Amino acid sequence: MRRVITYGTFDLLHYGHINLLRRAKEQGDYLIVALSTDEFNWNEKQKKSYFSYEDRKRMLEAIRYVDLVIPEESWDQKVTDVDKYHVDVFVMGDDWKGKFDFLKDKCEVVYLPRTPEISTTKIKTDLHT
Ligand code: C2G
Repeated sequence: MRRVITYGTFDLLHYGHINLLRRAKEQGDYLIVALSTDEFNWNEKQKKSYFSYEDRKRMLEAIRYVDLVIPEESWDQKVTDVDKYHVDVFVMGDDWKGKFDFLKDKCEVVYLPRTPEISTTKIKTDLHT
């Protein structure tokens, strides 16, 4: 069984996230999503997610491509996650291209093209108009 992992906040879930998760799952048979906790979002990304970790987790678990959701609590957990979950493929959108190449000696590293035109920031901006 080829195991895939990806990381993110997935707040205000939209079709760009779904496109990423679908293609990530296509890389293997089992997809783990490491979901940024509220604390990690605030302390490390200076972003406050609209939905709580629990609600974002519940939404991700309802997606057919997702097999397991685990918390992302630190930037450094990727190396241990790859070992702990026997990951074969690490996947991220290409806005992160190159940033996680240090994982290449442990697993395949795949950067997928982002879905253009959609982002949580755009949704928030458009809803204010
Ligand atoms: N994404 C995408 N297309 C979009 C928007 C997002 O393909 N239009 C992808 C991102 O590239 C990322 C995933 O969807 O791979 C989740 O996006 P975010 O929730 O914005 O993730 P981010 O805040 O970049 O957190 O340790 C890694 C971080 O946790 C990634």
